[in-house]
Amino acid sequence: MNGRRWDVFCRVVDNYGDAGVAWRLARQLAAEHALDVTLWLDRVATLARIEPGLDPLARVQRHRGVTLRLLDESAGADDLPEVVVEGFGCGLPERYLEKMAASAGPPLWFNLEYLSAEPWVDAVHGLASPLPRRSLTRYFWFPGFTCHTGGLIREAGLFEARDGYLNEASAARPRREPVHDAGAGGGGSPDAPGERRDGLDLVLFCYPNRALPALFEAWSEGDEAIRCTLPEGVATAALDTWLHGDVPHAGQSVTHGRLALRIRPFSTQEAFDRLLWASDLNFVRGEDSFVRAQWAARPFVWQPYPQDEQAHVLKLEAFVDRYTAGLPEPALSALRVFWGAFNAEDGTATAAAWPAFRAVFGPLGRHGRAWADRLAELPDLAAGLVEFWHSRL
Ligand code: TRH
Repeated sequence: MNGRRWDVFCRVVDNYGDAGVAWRLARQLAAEHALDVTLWLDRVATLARIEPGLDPLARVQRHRGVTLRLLDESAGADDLPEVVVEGFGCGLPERYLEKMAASAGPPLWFNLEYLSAEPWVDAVHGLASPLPRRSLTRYFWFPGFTCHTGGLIREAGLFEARDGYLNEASAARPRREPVHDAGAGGGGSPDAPGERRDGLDLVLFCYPNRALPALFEAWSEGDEAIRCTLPEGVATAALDTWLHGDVPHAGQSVTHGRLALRIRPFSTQEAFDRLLWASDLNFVRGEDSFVRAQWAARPFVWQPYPQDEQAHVLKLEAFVDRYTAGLPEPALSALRVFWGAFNAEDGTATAAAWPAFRAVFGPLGRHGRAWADRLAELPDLAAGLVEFWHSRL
């Protein structure tokens, strides 16, 4: 066994969150804990969309300090690692499991779960689950928002990088990402460097949402300029409805009234982070962009990944309860109403809830900063995993 080798496993269910979380974690474990990390991933092409330096067809490659290997059923370990992180219960290949079961000292095995603010997470985080037919045990690692959970992914120096970037940006140019951050294929800011503008910069990274056409309409008819950046492929049905089929391509913009919509090609996670940092309001979704919006410490709106039996509604309510603790009125009601309307099935109340929500960006910004600072007092997720491993050596 290689003393510092960790294997992280991930299968893409859909979208980018599974690969995105695994990639951030793998990179952080390698960079900050000097570990020899292999990420086993079944769809490298998905990750290559947000990490353009990757070869989507290679079975094995090394990139940014991590070995990336294609995960398929033939995957097996020549040499077992010290620690296995199974992402989101994705299952380990049979050959790999057999080898682990046959080993006198099998790797420490974590199952990294999905993020939830629900209170039950505190009670189950870290529990051991012995496998029924094999003498193996895995430990459930639940990301979360309290000291009884596995924490959140947060790399060292993140807040310093954020604040340094914003200070530099406000001294030198409007709060927009630089053109070279926009990813392959252009789509950078149409603004001249140094120009200062009024109005709002928004990022819209959400799932299909019925609230959008009416919200676009309200923004276009409002009394302030709104520049809304959408990653390519997001909200296309809503754009199609609102623009009567004339949907802009990646790198293009379209302006209606006070609203300018800009379609942005996908970029690296770092460039995406900078986009969130520099925005006045971030609509985010799923798991990873949701966490990054909290680290951006700006007003934001979260759309959880839609799940069967409305499980996402419980997740949404649990997070809103935690996040809004201590938030004074009228910001509290404005946030609850707007988030609720945006996440409602028909979305009809969203546009009407916008003015009250817009009016509380000041207090929401201060609250977001305090929330991020408080969360950052907890150990980050990678450090927690490493510490648990050390405690068992
Ligand atoms: O893509 P998502 O909808 O992923 C979802 C969720 O993780 C959900 O919980 C899971 O069940 C489902 O996938 C299968 O949203 P999320 O989690 O925000 O992930 C997006 C990733 O893409 C995140 O790592 C940020 C990254 N990204 C970039 O790096 N560059 C970009 O330009 C954009 C738009 C995103």
